[in-house]
Amino acid sequence: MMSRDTIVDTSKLLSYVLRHRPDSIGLQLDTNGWADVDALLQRLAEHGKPVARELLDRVVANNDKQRFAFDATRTRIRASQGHSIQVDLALQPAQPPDVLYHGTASRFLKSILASGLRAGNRQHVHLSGDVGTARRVGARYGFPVILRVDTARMRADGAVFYRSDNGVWLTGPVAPRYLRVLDGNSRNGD
Ligand code: HQG
Repeated sequence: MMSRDTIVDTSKLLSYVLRHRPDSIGLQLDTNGWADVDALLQRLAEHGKPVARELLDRVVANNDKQRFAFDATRTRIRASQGHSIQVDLALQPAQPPDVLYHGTASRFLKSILASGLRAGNRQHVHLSGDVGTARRVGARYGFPVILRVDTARMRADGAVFYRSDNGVWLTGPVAPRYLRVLDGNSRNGD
């Protein structure tokens, strides 16, 4: 039986391997972050974490955030965003809406307002298109606070944006002058 837990656990395992530590199971990703599906399943099994192809297909198809994608031939798989390892997702620059949102935890706010948003371990700063998504992202780390990001002004100043295959906006560091705490943490725009 494929319980929800099995799907979530498998999604977490794939995130770990495909975004951060392919080496933990002796897997090679190509420069664009793709892994051969057969090699992935074989290495997982060799490392005591067998995943059936059917389960993998389910996780890719049903993942709540479409975190993973097969290539057109369905012989390769990659994470659509969130990498800490160097990969070139080969995304084309895209024009974001004039405002995007970043959800964070209240305890990070002081530092963010002082030094801006940094990518940290990841390759990009991640921004959300709506407040509800940003709140869920921020709630992963504590009490969520939403920052409004003036992407129109960032673009005017030369910043480049990308949209991952699963709809997450990606960019470089965001200076404090482009950030504003959303008033009263209101639910407007949810
Ligand atoms: C914070 C999830 C202090 C930043 C999400 C965040 C996303 C600072 C944390 C994706 C800072 C980094 C990425 C500064 C940033 N001082 N704290 N100067 N600049 N931060 O997980 O954006 O579910 O690396 O606010 O949905 O939270 O995994 O980034 O709280 O799309 O698919 O440092 O991960 O996707 O945390 O999340 P993260 P994130 P998945």
